[in-house]
Amino acid sequence: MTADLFECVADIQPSREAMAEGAVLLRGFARPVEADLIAGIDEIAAQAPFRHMVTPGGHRMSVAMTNCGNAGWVTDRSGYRYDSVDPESRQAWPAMPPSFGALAGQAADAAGVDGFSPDACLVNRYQPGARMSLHQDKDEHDFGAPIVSVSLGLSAVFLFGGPQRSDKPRRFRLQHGDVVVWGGPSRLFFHGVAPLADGGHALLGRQRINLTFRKAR
Ligand code: MD3
Ligand code: FE
Repeated sequence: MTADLFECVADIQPSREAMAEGAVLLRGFARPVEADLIAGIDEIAAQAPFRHMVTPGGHRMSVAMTNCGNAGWVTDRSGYRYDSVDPESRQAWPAMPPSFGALAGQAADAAGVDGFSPDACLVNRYQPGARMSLHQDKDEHDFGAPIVSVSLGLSAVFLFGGPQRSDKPRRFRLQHGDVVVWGGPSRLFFHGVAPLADGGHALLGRQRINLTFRKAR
């Protein structure tokens, strides 16, 4: 009886886990809006298709990317940057769907960050085998603003290092609906994603989609 009551109370507590100083994991936070997010991703990809960009060093990324919002992250032989237009179409990136901005703001609030208003959303698509090597996100102007990430579809092993490239990464499994708010010192920590294992997800099939909301400018 008492145990049941405690279980009920635990069920209505939003799950909030600290992964590092300033990094807050909200497990399943996006699940109530998963259908809106997937519909939004389909609309974005219809206007600005997923593509494999090339790094300044000439490597084709295994992750396919697109963007929405006022600024989009791009890479080519000339470097990494935020651009207000899609270099493939020379059109503005699709607008950020209202449900995307609302979710990012609510997640930041839940993590104790006030007034987060992203102007950029990078959409990453991982198919089996795709990976992201260890890197820092340093192309934004204000490192005081957090990055909010949303994982959808197949789960992935996220590699979370520290402020130095040589810091040994810890491994976290990020699952469908998980949201992480990366602020404070963790904002500049090295991170990456291990090669995606094959599988099938009920809503997204053989892929993982990750949204990262950023204040680029
Ligand atoms: C920690 N994306 O797009 S999301 C990226 O799963 C990126 O697609 C990964 O790294 C992905 O740049 C990881 C989690 C994430 C995003 C940004 C961070 C973790 C972060 C910025 C600073 C520290
Ligand atoms: Fe990153």
